[in-house]
Amino acid sequence: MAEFLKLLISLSEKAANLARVIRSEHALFELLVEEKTGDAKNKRFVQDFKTLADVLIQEMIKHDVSEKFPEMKEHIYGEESNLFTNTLGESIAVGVQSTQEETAQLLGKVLDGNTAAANILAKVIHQELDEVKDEKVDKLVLELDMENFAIWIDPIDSTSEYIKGISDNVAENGVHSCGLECSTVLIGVYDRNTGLPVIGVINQPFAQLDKTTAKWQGRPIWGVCWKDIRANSYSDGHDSQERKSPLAVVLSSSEQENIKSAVAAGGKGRYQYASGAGYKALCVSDKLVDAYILSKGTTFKWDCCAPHAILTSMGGGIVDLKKAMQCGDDGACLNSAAIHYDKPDSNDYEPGQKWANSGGMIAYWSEDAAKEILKLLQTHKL
Ligand code: 2IP
Ligand code: CA
Repeated sequence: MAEFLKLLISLSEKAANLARVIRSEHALFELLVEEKTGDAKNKRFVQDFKTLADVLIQEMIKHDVSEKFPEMKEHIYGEESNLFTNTLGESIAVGVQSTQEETAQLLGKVLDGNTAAANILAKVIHQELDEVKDEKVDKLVLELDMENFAIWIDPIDSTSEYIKGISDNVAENGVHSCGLECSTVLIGVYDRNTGLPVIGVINQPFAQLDKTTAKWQGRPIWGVCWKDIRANSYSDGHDSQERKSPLAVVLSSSEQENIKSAVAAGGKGRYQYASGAGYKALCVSDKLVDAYILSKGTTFKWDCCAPHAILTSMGGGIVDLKKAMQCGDDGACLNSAAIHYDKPDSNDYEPGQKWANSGGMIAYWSEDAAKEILKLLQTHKL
């Protein structure tokens, strides 16, 4: 069943390519740039173009996975609904059609007759999947219970950085605080019986700008934590890499002051900011930092499922911060605080918050870092 993992990696590459094409093809880029949020929305159709790009990636993954694994068809979820309303008031369900021409035709209706844009998008969506060349994947023997699995997709995380489109080429400790580097494609598979992650694929479409060709190079990262299998795309040395001191943490720029002061108190730790929930979790699995702490419920299941699987594959994880704080300062019940993906955190949620990680989170690659953070936060009575 390594072919399921290969399929997800190939799909992440196709999604990353679509994200790059939308920025590089003028016929599309002009729609994207016009598509700010709020009143600046393009009058040609009601929802913004970025959402269309997200939905296309979501529908492409849904289509390609369902074709090969029909048992997954009803269990592929994403951030966006695929219903669009164009200015003629027609409500159109966006999806991959059986031929490129039919997909282009459908997109033409959503894009209000902009056939140039529709044709470019349809061409990318119907491209053959690239063969994954990764001997670590080839060596994997995965007996997966596909009929019990479901998928969370965040087609392009860090919407704001994606639309802004700058490159933050001055990384601090390897971490980009902003820029296209913070955009990620997130595909997370979880077991519907346990609610826990099984496979995670993150693709960083704008990982590296090749200065000579001025073209962006992407980067796929994957992880598997299924039964007794723990594997990921990192080099063997990476998994055995030890922690450095002091404690290093990445935060959202909107994080609360008391979290920052607790981390930095007494010089015991340092923190830096970065955009993108998916990207911050990726900085943790890259071991650029020890952890990503978030005190607010501003991320969703689709932001965390993929990095959670990758972190679990290296002995780490993602826990609900509020629950973990009840674990006492030895973090004894860390595992029971793990974020789950099969049901909402509670049944009374605000509109649009059904799948929020309402209790905040700590993403970590080593348990002792997570326990050190809990101790810090508890001594500061947070
Ligand atoms: C966002 C995105 C933002 C993040 C927010 C996520 O997802 O990852 O960057 O805020 O929590 O929900 P922050 O950058 O402060 O961490 P999306 O871009 O898909 O809406
Ligand atoms: Ca997101």
